[in-house]
Amino acid sequence: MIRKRTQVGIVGAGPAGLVLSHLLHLAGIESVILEARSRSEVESTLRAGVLEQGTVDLLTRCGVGERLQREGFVHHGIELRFGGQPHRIALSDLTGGRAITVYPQHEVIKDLVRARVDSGGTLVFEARDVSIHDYGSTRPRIRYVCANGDQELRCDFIAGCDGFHGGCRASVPARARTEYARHYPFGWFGILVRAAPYAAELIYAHHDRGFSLVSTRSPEVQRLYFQCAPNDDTAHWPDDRIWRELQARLQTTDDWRLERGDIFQKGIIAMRSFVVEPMQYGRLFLAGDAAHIVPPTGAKGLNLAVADVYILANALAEFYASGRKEGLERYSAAALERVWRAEHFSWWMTSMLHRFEDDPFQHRLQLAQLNYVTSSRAAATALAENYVGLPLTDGMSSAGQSALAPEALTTLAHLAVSARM
Ligand code: FAS
Ligand code: PHB
Repeated sequence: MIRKRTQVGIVGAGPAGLVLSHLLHLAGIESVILEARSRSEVESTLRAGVLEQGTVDLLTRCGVGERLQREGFVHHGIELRFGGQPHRIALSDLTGGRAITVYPQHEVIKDLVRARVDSGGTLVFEARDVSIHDYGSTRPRIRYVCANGDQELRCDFIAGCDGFHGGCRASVPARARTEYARHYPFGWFGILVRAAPYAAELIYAHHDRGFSLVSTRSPEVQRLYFQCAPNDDTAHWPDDRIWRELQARLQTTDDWRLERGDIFQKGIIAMRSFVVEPMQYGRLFLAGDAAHIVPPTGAKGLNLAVADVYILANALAEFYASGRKEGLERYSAAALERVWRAEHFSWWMTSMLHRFEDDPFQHRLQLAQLNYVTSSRAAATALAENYVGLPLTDGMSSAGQSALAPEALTTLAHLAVSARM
């Protein structure tokens, strides 16, 4: 059935759009997701690998964490490797037990799509030529084309969750938005390998030849990255060259060996920092990559998308339950607090760990920072609390400061109950 009317029209079925739709469902609020790609494409897009503690807690508390809890890998530390030496950052010891979970983004997407379909959600895949209209009024509309021809969806609000290359951000008049961007003189070359795990925890390696990262996907598949030229090409990297380069960058004084495996996926990821302000315009609300991008060194992108929509869902639930608009009016300011904290942390991790050509001063600063963060508890704690993720805030308190744990989901449930009264 083609829906003509809903409460919240959501553009994009990535983490931002799907988590928002699920949270709204919990609050008794209807939404429709319009997604340009097919379900199988969305569910097979290789992206992030690391979930913050707050993301795991939220997904678990809102009923989509069962497989994540069963198949995810909880990590209580990471290794910083430099000067041929390993240095462990004891994430959980330094943050009162908080940790990260390694669970691929495309698995999160599968869990969320399943949850939305099972609860009767409306997800329109392969929606083409999506355009948004009248979002400066109280009667916004979304137009799109699907197999049944031209469609129009009338809604109360539009959530632009269509990623960095989507059209929602560009729909905000240029005079009404400010864009902040930083480009980096390198990219990441990512590979998927059929091999056993190379280490118990993630390895972030600083080396004169460039950055590398050892991550994992499962007991049989490993995820590795190494810094490459921004315009590099996978054709320049036959398997043998990849293994020799990774071994050189990960070499330790006690001769740590990287066992070769079957590389079955190669890809190059661009590196940028980006924020648009404000993240809202009239009844259009931007969330996730549609509003901001971070270099993946801090493992923040997906987690920021979830944090945005947790604030937005609470604000929408408050509006529908009580008619109050303060949460909606404060959405952008509340979300941007965490966005800029994550932007800084991701820039800081990237600046500390990557090779910057012909910049010996930067190299010395990096070694000073690495030595400090691996010898000072205070410095290590600062890294750890940013890496595992600061507690989620629902943006509801007046100052927007209260860091409420996902127990604030009761806020959504409470508001939903009052809305039904
Ligand atoms: P997404 O881009 O995930 O989703 C947007 C959705 O909108 C897509 O499904 C798209 O098809 C759809 N869409 C776009 N335009 C549309 C239109 N006009 N109409 C309808 N639908 C439209 N983050 C990490 O934390 N760790 C990582 O290791 C990491 N690795 C990454 C690797 C790569 C190659 C990339 C590109 C990103 C990576 N990220 C990583 C960041 C990534 O995970 C994003 O932060 C995350 O997907 C953000 O989710 P969304 O905001 O939902 O955007
Ligand atoms: C990943 O496993 O894809 C991954 C892990 C940590 C990062 C970035 C990517 O910082």
